[in-house]
Amino acid sequence: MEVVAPGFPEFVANPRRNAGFSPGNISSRSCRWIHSTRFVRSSVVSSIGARDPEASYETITAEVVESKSVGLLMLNRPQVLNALSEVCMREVVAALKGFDALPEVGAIVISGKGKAFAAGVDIKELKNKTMVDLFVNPVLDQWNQVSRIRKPLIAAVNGYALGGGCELAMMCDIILVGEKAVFGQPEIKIGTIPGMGGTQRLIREVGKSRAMEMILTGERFMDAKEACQRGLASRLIEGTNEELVAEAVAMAKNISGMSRPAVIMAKAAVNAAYESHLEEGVKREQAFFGATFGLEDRSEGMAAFIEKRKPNFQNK
Ligand code: CO8
Repeated sequence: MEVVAPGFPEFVANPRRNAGFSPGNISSRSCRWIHSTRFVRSSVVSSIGARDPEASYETITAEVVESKSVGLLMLNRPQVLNALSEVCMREVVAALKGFDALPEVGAIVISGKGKAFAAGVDIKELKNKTMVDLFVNPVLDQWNQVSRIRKPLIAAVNGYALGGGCELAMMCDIILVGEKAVFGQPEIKIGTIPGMGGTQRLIREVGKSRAMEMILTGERFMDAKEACQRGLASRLIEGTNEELVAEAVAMAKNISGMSRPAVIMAKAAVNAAYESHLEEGVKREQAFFGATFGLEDRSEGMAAFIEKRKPNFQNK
């Protein structure tokens, strides 16, 4: 049976190697670094390495909350509507990889401080780039690394999610919206096109006609209600930004209580539908489904259901 799909989690493929994951006898901070280092060495080849997610950053804040079960990343350039600069990109990717490497963290929330999620890539930085710059510097592929994070990503979007901001939200697995959420791809109005997966993902989310309308006019933005109706977002949370983020964190905490390897396999199987044709996606799903039968958590989950008790998942 072929189970090792691209991105297949190392600790599922080789659970013994991870048997020593026990933060019990060392401080959580040093534990984080051990796992971050192991993660970078063993399974990720990239130019941005995992960083201690709680290190201090210039353009984001990152912390582990809910008894360390949830990674919370806030874009933090409210004065420019969280425009996504290159420093911001490096920090986002490094913090997400850090969360991905932390064994305690089961899911991650991304949101924005102030009145926007993100109003796009920083146009003041983009303005002076040349075609050669974009080919030589793998900046576009760096953003794409967000979509390679293995743990679930929940975007809590309120205010503008435009251009790269809309694309960043769509790289996440679940989008929750506040009442002021606005999605759009206005790049055409500044003489360019979406470059972080927008042309590919938006059509899958909202259909060809609406995606074309948004991308070709750069206008006709989508509000929170329409985003939910069309399936771009899964739920509208009424109230303040803090309430929206709290709901996203609660959802992340809930997911974090599930069997970690089963969650990662479920995410990879759903994403196979995005990345491949139906037949190939179904094959990948079957492989992951079969792989869950190698998990102790699968036996425990089914036994707990039959015995009418809460499952005690060990992430094995
Ligand atoms: N880049 C840089 N600065 C921005 C951006 C941005 N994308 N968006 C807003 N700002 C800044 C403004 O310049 C302004 O700064 P300042 O006070 O210094 O003048 C501040 O944020 C507040 O913005 P506004 O005064 O414009 O606020 P309004 O409420 O009047 O308008 C809008 C809000 C409608 C969101 C407006 O700011 C706007 O149209 N922003 C640009 C939206 C846009 O075009 N986004 C797409 C950018 S291109 C992109 O994302 C490409 C992605 C793929 C390429 C990947 C390459 C790595």
